[in-house]
Amino acid sequence: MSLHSIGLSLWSEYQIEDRIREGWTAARVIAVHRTMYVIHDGEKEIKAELTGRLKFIAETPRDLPTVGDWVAAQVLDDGEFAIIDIVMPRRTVIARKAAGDKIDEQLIASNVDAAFIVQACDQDFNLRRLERYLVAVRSGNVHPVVLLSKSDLATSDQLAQRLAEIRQIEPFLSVLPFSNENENDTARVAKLLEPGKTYCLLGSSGVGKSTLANRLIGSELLKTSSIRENDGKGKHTTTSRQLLVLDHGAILIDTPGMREFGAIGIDSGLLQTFSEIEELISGCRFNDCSHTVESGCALRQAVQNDELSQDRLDSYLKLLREAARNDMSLAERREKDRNQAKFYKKVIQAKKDRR
Ligand SMILES: Nc1nc2c(ncn2[C@@H]2O[C@H](COP(=O)(O)OP(=O)(O)OP(=O)(O)O)[C@@H](O)[C@H]2O)c(=O)[nH]1
Ligand SMILES: [Mg+2]
Ligand SMILES: [Zn+2]
Repeated sequence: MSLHSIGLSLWSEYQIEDRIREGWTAARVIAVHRTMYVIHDGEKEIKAELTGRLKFIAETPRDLPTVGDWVAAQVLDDGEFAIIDIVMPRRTVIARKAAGDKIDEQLIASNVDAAFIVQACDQDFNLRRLERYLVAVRSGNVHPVVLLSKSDLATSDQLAQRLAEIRQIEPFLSVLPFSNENENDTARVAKLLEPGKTYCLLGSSGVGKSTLANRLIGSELLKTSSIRENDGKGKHTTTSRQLLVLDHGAILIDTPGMREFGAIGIDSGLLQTFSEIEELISGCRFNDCSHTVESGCALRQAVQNDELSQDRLDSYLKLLREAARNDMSLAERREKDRNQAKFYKKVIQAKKDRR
C-alpha cells in the first residue's frame, strides 16, 4: 500500500512534500473518537493524539483534524502510537453547525471528491432536506450525487414521482435509485466510484448508509441495525465517522446519521443550489429586500407568475436566515474568545514583568 492507495491526490501531495522532507510522517486521518484519532500512513493504522502545540494553537474546529485530513505526524513506540502536529490545508471540506445549543462548526469529512447524499424512498424522502445537504456539500467544493435508497420499498410510480420532484428543482443532478437488497443495484453504485477518489456517505439515520458500505466492501464490517418500528426512524447505529479503502481502490467515508444538518458558512452552496433565485434577486427594487413584504420584490413577483414555487422560496429564505444567524453568532463568539485570550496573555505578561 501507499499514500496514494488511501487517496493522496496530487494537490495534497504538493502540500505535504515539504513536511515529509523535514522528517514528518505523512498520514491520513481515518477515524476520530473524541480525543483519540486513528491515522493511516499508507502501510498500517496507528492510534494517535494531538501534540500540545497543536492543541494550544487550535482556535476553532477547523484547526483540528477531521476524518479525511492529511496530517504530519511523529510516529513513536515502534509504530504503535503517533502524535499529530500539523493538519495540512484541505482541498475540500463538508461542515455543518454542530448539534446542540452552542454555535460552532463541525467538520464532517475533508478531502472528499464526491458526497453521496442518501435519502430513502419511503417517508425519509424530503426535498427541503435534500436542498440543505446540497447547499452544505457544494459550499465545501464537493460534488453531490443523490442516492435514493430502499427502492425495493417503493412502487415504480412512487419512484418516478420522487425522481420527477428532484428533476424539477435540480435538472442536472446525478440521482440513482437503488436497493441494498439487489446486487445489480449496488454494482451500479460501485461503478460510480473511481480508484483513488474519496467519497462520503451522508444522510439520516436508518437510510442504509452502512449497509451500502458493507455491500461495497463485500463484508459485514460495519454495524447496521433495523429502524424503529413506531416512527420508521433510524436508531443511530453508526456512532463515529470512518474511512474505508474498497477493493478496487476507491475510498469511502461512512458517517453517523444526522438529526439536523444546521446551515453555517454556506454562501457559495446557496448560490449554486438556488441559482434561479439568485438570478432573480437583482430585479428586486430594494437592495436590502427581505423578499417577504416589499412591493417590487422580484421573487414574490415570480411566485405570483408561477415562475417560482413558494416552497422553494421559503426553503431559500429559511436557509439564508439560519446561516446568517449562525454565522453572526459564531463571529461574535470568536471575537469574544480572541479578546479573552488577549486578556490572559496580558495578565501572564504582567506577572512576568513583576518578577
Ligand atoms: N428494504 C430495505 N432495507 C434496507 C436497505 N438498506 C438498508 N436497509 C435496512 O435499513 C436498516 C438501517 O440500515 P443502516 O445501514 O444501519 O442505516 P444507516 O444509514 O447506516 O444508519 P445510521 O448508522 O444510524 O446512520 C437496516 O435494518 C438495513 O437492513 C434497502 O435498500 N432496502
Ligand atoms: Mg450507519
Ligand atoms: Zn425581493
